[in-house]
Amino acid sequence: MKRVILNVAIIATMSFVSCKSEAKKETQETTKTEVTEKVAITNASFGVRGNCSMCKNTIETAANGVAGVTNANWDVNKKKIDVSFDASKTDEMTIHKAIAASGYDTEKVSGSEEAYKNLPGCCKYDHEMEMNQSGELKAEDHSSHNH
Ligand SMILES: [Cu+2]
Repeated sequence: MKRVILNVAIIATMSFVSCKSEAKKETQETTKTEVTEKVAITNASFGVRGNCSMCKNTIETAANGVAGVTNANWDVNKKKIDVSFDASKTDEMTIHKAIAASGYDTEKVSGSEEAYKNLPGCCKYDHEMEMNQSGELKAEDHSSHNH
């Protein structure tokens, strides 16, 4: 009985030690990444009109197609995109223009009419749509178009 308890204690100690060292390693790596991002990466958010997950794909592909963009995430409910980019390679206006070229209105640049005409029917968003919404109108949004 005593031996069993001892074994459990040894196993517990070993796993504690290995967890501890792994945790330490992760912390160091995370810190390194954060420092790199602080130096080089700029984050921006702005309104972009669109309807659905296909719009999301088109908008994000357009933003990611700009050299220097490291991350793009468009929120279908908020009608808003979060982008991260290397400010030494590009700027926010270039991303606005790239998204507009794909057919989508941004806060600063109207979407290309030619590209808009070629969008699938479900993606032909309302040009009067409010951008930068709170994101709490999901149910209403769905009733306004057919999937
Ligand atoms: Cu769409």
